[in-house]
Amino acid sequence: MTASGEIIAGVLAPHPPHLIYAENPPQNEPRAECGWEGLRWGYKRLRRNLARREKPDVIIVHSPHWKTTMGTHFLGVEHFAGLSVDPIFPNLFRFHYDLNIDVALSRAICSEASEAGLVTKMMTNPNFRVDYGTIIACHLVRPEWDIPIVAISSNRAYYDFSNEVGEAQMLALGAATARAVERSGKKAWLLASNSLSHRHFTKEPTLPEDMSHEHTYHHGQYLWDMQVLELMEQGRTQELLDIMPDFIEQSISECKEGSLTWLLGALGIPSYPAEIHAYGSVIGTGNAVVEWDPVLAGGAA
Ligand code: 2X7
Ligand code: FE2
Repeated sequence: MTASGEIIAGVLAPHPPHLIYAENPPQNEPRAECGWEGLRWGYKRLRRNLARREKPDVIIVHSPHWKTTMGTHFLGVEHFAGLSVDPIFPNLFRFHYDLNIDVALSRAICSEASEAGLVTKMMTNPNFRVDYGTIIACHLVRPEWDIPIVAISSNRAYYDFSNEVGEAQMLALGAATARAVERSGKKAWLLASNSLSHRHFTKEPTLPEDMSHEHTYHHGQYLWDMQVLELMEQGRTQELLDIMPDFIEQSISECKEGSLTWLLGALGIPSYPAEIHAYGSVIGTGNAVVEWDPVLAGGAA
């Protein structure tokens, strides 16, 4: 394969287990009547948009719920199957997964990142249980599960050092990801599997999908999310990165796990507009389905 790999789509693909619960896919045990339609319709629009373009060779996902203490890890086994149960919502998410990993590309990103000075490791335990942030983002973007994935962990840099250190590491990881994709000759979708504002309720309604209980947690959280989305929609990504440390602190954002900044780094800090497919609240957290099409930049990211 010649080295002309490209990122052909970048997606902010949040992973509330409620969305899988409400979709009722055959892999998930619990059954729902309805719920969170705004976000689920947004994912449907995204899937339609992506289906109009070429099919990628690989989906690369950075997940907040594969938490590694020392550095960034990459799944390094060809195939994983098992039952993933959400630790907080076992009533909503008991998902039988069966997925394939692009181990060659995982290794290539791992080495690029390591050469850039980041601490990295391949995860080679065949009995490892894949986290729900990886599974849910991949399922909502590509429910067919017919494309191999690369799964990347979130590390502790934001917590052990500072938001600024975490951000610098994720931008470097994103750039390393883009270099490895380019050298691989493969076409890739990149998914940042995180919510935006992340204050959430501490009590669940008796019927989880009773939408009369669902609402934004706090107006200040909502204002933060709207500011972030406006910057994405206007292609003002550097400004978004400039305010990211404050956004993380003041909205308790799940961006503290680094997924979104990794994506923006991989896309080369895009100055073209993102498309917002949906925004909605899940147990009070702010979630948006957002797509970056690098063709709008006039070529590959
Ligand atoms: O992990 C999550 C999340 N990020 C947002 C909402 C609800 C549950 O789980
Ligand atoms: Fe989460």
